[in-house]
Amino acid sequence: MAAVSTPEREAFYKKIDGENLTALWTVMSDLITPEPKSACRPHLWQFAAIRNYMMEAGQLITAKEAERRVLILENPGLRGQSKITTSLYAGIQMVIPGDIAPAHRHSQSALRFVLGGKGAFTTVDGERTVMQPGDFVITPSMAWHDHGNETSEPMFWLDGLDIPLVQFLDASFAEGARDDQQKVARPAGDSFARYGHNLLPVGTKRGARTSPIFNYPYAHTREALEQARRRDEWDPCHGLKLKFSNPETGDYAMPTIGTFIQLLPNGFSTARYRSTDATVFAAIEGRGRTRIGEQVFEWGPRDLFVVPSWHWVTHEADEDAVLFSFSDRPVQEKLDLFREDRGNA
Ligand code: 1HN
Repeated sequence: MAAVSTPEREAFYKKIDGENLTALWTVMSDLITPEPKSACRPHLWQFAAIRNYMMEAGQLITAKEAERRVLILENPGLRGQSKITTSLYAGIQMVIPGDIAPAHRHSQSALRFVLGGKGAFTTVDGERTVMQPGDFVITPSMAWHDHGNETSEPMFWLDGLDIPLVQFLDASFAEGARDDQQKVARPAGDSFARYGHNLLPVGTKRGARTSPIFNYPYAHTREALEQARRRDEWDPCHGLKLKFSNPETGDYAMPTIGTFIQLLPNGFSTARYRSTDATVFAAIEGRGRTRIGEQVFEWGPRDLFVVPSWHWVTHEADEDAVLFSFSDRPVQEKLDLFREDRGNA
């Protein structure tokens, strides 16, 4: 309910405005909404179109000059802000044979979800990992990272970063390295060998909130989904949905971004669901459609779409489909702000 405007009131508002004061009763209903009211809008990007633009960008600029050759996925309701949701950033990055994306580090945490190509690498804090489609790779806050591609084909991945969240908190630090490529200090597969087998070293405590595993390979992820499929325990709202977890804490793999993998078998149709965490999806296998509010989006492999906070969503698969997704759910849960509504399911 907005307060009625009178000439006396307007004169008063104008007078206090000069003193950097505002009357709460003129803005209160915009501040405290009965339900989430976001400028973020539902949207889908077809990978085929982005891929063509990326190839064009490959002719325009090197990864070295660009630092990162990325096309940002900007939410249509948040243009000009480099945001896919109110709290998160997403982009599509291309690393072509011979590229060097130089080493740097920053407060923002990053995830990569590999969409295409095979065998390009990223080096994170001295360990190189070779990436394949479907791999989920983490760059923790303040970890040095550089990317390269010594294969003969371009590699594409989805980047997800907590940039808007860090911006909101005015907590950004960043620096470049002296050398474009950091020294490889540990053998490939070292972090997975140490932490990927449900066994943890005794007597050392890392104390980091980000998972020590920084590449969750798709072969393992897919196998976990296949094993779970045989148990035949389907969630009406999600099909089969798993969260990537930090083996040291059991919490999400990243402190600020929750990451998930989801199997929707051929013919599966989900019950409606809504939650306060606006969520970015990447299809990796299969085809289907997702209804968000009143809009329906058809997707196939490598397409990307975004579901804003508190919008009803249902998915339907026409083939066995696998969806990767990420959101700020870990942050909302820790602040006791997360809410979900499973309809009647
Ligand atoms: C970044 O460091 C990467 O390392 C990708 O690949 C996207 C967007 C903004 C700021 C830093 C990367 C980024 C980024």
